Amino acid sequence: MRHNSLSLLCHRPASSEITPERVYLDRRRWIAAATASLAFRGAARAAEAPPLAKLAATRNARYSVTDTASAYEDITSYNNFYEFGTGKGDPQRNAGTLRTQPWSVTIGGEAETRGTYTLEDILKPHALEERVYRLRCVERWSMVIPWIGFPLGDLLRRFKPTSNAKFVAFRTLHDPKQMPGQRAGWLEWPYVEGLRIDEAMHPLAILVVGLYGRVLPNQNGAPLRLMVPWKYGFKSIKSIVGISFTRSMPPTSWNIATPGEYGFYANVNPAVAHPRWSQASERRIGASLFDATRPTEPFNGYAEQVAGLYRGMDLRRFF
Ligand SMILES: Nc1nc2c(c(=O)[nH]1)N[C@H]1C(S)=C(S)[C@@H](COP(=O)(O)O)O[C@H]1N2
Ligand SMILES: [Mo]
Repeated sequence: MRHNSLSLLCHRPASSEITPERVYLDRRRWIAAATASLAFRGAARAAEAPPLAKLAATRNARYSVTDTASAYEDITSYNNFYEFGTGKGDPQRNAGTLRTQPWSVTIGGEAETRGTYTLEDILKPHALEERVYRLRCVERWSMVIPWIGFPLGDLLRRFKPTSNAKFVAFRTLHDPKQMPGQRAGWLEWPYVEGLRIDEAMHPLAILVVGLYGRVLPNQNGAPLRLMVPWKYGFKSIKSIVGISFTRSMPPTSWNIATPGEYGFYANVNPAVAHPRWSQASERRIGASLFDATRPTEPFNGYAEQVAGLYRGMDLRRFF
């Protein structure tokens, strides 16, 4: 299905949800989307910020939630990407210095095939899908995002991981010239993340190259980022240049920074509080005052699909 940034916003609310607030909200979202597409056209005229290219992708309904998608404006202006600053508006303001072409990704470690590949070679065999996923940040906000990407496992299998490959490690670009936040010591650079191999092979784990029918904006992790919807947002590492199969659990940026607050697993869990705040509820960005605050669901609502990965594990200990 080919679509533009507007078509996705024409969602159908359940009839029980059709209230004056909801109608108002839909109009507000439509206006936001129209403004965003005007901004694309405006940007086309101002040559310094060319409009993001359209990306065709077929919606995968089996792996999409029916929650109302967040507005394009919110998804692209309220971000965490410390390489461009710690404020929510900093990535949109500052990520223009990131050069996403040419881009290459090095794949290494415990696999039969290894090497450095252009992004084009990485993407070539994969059909792009659109999947609407919830994203829950550890900071108690959430969004619903129509990503474009493909299953991470499909990529990993191409490199024939050996039986020693128990984990997968990911690494973000490290270049303080392009990423001014890397001149500050907020985190150890480069940003690194990891998954257990069975988590990485789960069909819900995807690599993302676009959103809302367009290529990925820099502030959302262009040109290639991970999206693991049942885990807190920080696991979904952006602007990936390295993927490595490892025997032991790889280090992860937030665990290095604050081990008492952020574990390796980071599964969304309303029953396990962050040491400084409850994780029992969240604020849906852009929702009306009446339904902005909602209970957080175990595994961010994906328990049916992923709880089996953790059978027998004490999720309070392995947080
Ligand atoms: N390299 C890198 N990846 C990152 C981050 C970061 O600071 N640097 N922030 C993480 C956090 S905390 C969240 S919530 C998500 C936000 O993704 P979004 O801005 O596309 O919504 O990206 C994650 N990936
Ligand atoms: Mo986050």
